[in-house]
Amino acid sequence: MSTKEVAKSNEIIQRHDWTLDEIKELLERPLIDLLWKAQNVHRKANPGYQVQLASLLSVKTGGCQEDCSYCPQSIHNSSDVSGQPDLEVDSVLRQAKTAKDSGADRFCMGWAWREIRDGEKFEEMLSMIRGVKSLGLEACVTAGMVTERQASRLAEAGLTAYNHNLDTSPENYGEIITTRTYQERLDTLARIRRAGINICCGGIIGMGETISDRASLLKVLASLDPHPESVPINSLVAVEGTPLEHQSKVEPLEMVRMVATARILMPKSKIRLSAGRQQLGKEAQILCLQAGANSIFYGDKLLTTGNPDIGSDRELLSQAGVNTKISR
Ligand code: SAM
Ligand code: DTB
Ligand code: SF4
Repeated sequence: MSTKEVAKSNEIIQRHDWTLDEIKELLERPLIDLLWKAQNVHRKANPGYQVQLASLLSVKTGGCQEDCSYCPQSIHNSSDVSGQPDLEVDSVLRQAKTAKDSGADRFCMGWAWREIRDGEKFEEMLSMIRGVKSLGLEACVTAGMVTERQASRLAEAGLTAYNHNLDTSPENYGEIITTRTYQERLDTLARIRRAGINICCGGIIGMGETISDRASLLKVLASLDPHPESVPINSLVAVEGTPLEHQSKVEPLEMVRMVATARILMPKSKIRLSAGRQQLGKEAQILCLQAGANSIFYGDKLLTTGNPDIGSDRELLSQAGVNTKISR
């Protein structure tokens, strides 16, 4: 091959025009072929198999007005976990420091809000972002919808990324949430993007959706230009007291397929293996890391539900042979 040809073969093409049929074909491809394609993209776009460790903390837990049918924090669900006091700035920063000392690169903070409201709580959020950044960590917030002005204040505070998921396909969305629209979510994402903050946006599988729904969600994500810098792929944690409590478990290889396809569609994004890892098993998680996942939530709690403990994750990452801040 000439130097020009080698350069071309290493070029990473980022497309925003994937069709539904192309995405479905990938999701349904014989697993061995899907994995081969995903690994090629992954290795080229992310040489060194660097995996980002993101720790998660719920600052405001439960009592949320939205009716997301998967969520234990909604007042519409009998699982509502409200009653815990909101965390204060000092306590959040202490926990961020502990996460950093355990090897985390990124600290994500969650508020069970429909939207951010101006006032004392928002000012506290800004102080938390500044504090997390001054520890040398990336800061991510998830707190519902934002206005243009709030997005620029978050940017001024140094926020690295804002997490706002689309959760499912536009077609299936009405089955899952009725209190806000898909378009409202896209509008929030556009405001975040305009403020210069990275977008963290993904979804959940295992909520009764079809393969076409999964393809359609991935199509919306991949059509965002630029692609979201991070894409969390969650599998439903079926929490008692939510309308989805009896959903059957996601077959682990379905998660592998979703991760692999997301990697192919969005070569440079951080594909984050998110909720549901406790049900996945070690081998399926390693397949996900091989197929394209290059971030995990790290620490024994997500927002309200469990996550593998740090010790077992360290073992998993070392067995997989990927690189993290811990191994550097
Ligand atoms: N209230 C904010 C919002 O909805 O944007 C932020 C917090 S919300 C809990 C963040 C995301 O967590 C949701 O969009 C959803 O994708 C995910 N999530 C919540 N409960 C889940 C569950 N039981 N299983 C899997 N993912 C879940
Ligand atoms: C995301 O996509 N998954 C994380 C994070 N973004 C905020 C949250 C998962 C929550 C799982 C259910 C719980 O622990 O409450
Ligand atoms: Fe509220 Fe977010 Fe839970 Fe929906 S997912 S009920 S918006 S906390």
